[in-house]
Parts: sequence; structure tokens; C-alpha cells
Amino acid sequence: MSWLDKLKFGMKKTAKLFSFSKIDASSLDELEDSLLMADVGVSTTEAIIESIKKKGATDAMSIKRIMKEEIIERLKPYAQSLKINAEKKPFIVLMIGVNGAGKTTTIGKLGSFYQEQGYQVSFVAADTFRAGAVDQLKEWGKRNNCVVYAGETGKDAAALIFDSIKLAKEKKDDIVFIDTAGRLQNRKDLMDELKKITRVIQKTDETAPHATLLVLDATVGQNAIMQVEAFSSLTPVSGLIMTKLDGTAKGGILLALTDKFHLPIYAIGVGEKISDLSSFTAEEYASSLLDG
Ligand SMILES: Nc1nc2c(ncn2[C@@H]2O[C@H](COP(=O)(O)OP(=O)(O)OP(=O)(O)O)[C@@H](O)[C@H]2O)c(=O)[nH]1
Ligand SMILES: [Mg+2]
Repeated sequence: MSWLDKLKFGMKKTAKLFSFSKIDASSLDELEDSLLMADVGVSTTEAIIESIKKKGATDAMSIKRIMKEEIIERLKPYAQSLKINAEKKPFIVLMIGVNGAGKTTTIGKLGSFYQEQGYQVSFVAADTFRAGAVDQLKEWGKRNNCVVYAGETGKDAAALIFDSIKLAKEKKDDIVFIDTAGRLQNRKDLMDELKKITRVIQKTDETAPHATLLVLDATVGQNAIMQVEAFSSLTPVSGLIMTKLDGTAKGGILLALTDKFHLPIYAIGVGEKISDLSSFTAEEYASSLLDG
């Protein structure tokens, strides 16, 4: 299955919410409910409904067309790719997010993506909190045949990162992906640790981290909004990665997120395999929602 098929297949549960055939006076209310249920968010939902009313659309075909146009227009500015600035050597990418969002898996996938483009990539196993986390990243390192800088579980993550960046500089790595422990906003100790991590990274290069990617699990729906708020309050987030779009009824959350935070979506995850990462395009996303 191509990634687009996977996305379409995965988004079926979300798309189902929009599969209407007959339109009458109550349909727009129904559509409004469906959009909210798909976690599209209030403001985007209102804009879509307004647009349908303004354009006087009454049949299912033209309503879908208007919805699609509206969605593409809203998402287009945020469909960006992560640009690697070659002047930064290494280009330091910090991956953050709550437990289980898909940080480690996404690093594995991104490593493969950038290596294929000729970059020398390495990983830093800075999740020194969860037992097994270091081995999990080492597995991804093996799959990619790339270096994984690691220490022992329980040791200070910030110190490990500092040392690893030094090594990466010596080895002339082009891109370093730093895996971090999953943390929820109620874990003040871990949230403070993240601040420390960014401070320490800045000591190696005051312009670093050159990208801080917040990884979000699309299946959590509206909760993703709180996650962006919590992480952004600790450290500047440069962009989002949405994982698990291969099986969610809440795929509309992308619209709510971009609308509220204006952050680029650098990639989307559509499965657990190394190749299950794709760049995000507004057209394909809208099509996966509406074209069935
Ligand atoms: N279906 C699907 N599963 C995914 C995707 N991305 C990650 N996963 C799965 O989600 C689970 C958690 O992924 P991890 O990469 O370990 O998540 P993490 O954020 O590193 O988790 P912690 O380190 O525990 O905070 C794993 O079983 C992954 O295989 C995706 O895009 N689609
Ligand atoms: Mg992890």
C-alpha cells in the first residue's frame, strides 16, 4: 500500500463523518456536528459552514467541493518541509512530546529519509528515563546503519546531549536527532528537565536547537491542543509531526492545530515501518478526508 493509500485508509474513520449523500435544511447542522466530531475545531468548522452558506451550495457534490477548497486553503501555508541549514554542523533537531506520541519511531523514519538524501545522520538516546528506551533507539540506529550516541538509563540526559553533540561535531555529522523521554505536563520534574536540555544545547551552539519538533499522536484529538500549549510554554517549538494518521477518527485535528498555533506540519506518520513517514500536503490530506 502506498503511503497515500494508508493515509486514505487510516482516515476512513474520519472521512466517514463527512459521507453524506442527501442534503436538506438539517444537513448543515449535521455537517457542523460531524466536523466538530472529527476535531476540526470550532473556528474552522464555522468558516467552512459560512463558506457553504455564502456560496449557496445545496447539493452534496458542491458542498464537498467547497469544503475541500476551504481545507486546502487553510492548510497550505503549513505544509512545509524541514529545511536543513548546511551552515549548521551538525544541524541539531530536538524531538519532544508526551509518552507514546511516536518520537523514537519518527526519529528512525527521519533518519532514513535524510540519509537517503546524502546527509550523515546520528541519533542521541537522551531518553535516559524509561527502561528500554535506549535499546529501542539503538534498534533504529541499526536499521539505518547510523551512529547512536548513548549513555546509561538513569543518567543525566542534558549531560549526555552535551557530550554527544561534541562527538557529533568531531565526526562531522550533518544532522543529529535527539530523542527525549516522553513527558506529560503534570510531571514538573521532567518539564523542568526539558528546559535544562535546551539550555545545555544552546551552550554548544547558541542558535541551537536548530529545530524543535513536537510529535503529536493524531488519535488524541483535542488533547493535542493542550500538548502544544504546554510544550511551547517551555521551549520554542518550530514545527509539528502528526503520527498515527493511519487509524484515527480525529484526523481533523490538523486543522484545529494549524488554525490556532500557525505551526508548520513537517511530516505525518502513517504506520510503524521505517518508510511510513511522508511529507504533508494539503491537497492529499483534503482528498483523504473527502474523496473516500
Ligand atoms: N500506527 C502507527 N503507529 C505509530 C506511528 N508512529 C509511532 N507508532 C507506534 O506508537 C508506539 C509508540 O511509539 P514510540 O516511537 O515509541 O513513541 P515515543 O514518543 O518515543 O514514546 P515514549 O518514548 O514512551 O515517550 C509504537 O508502538 C510505535 O510503533 C504511526 O505513524 N502510526
Ligand atoms: Mg521514545
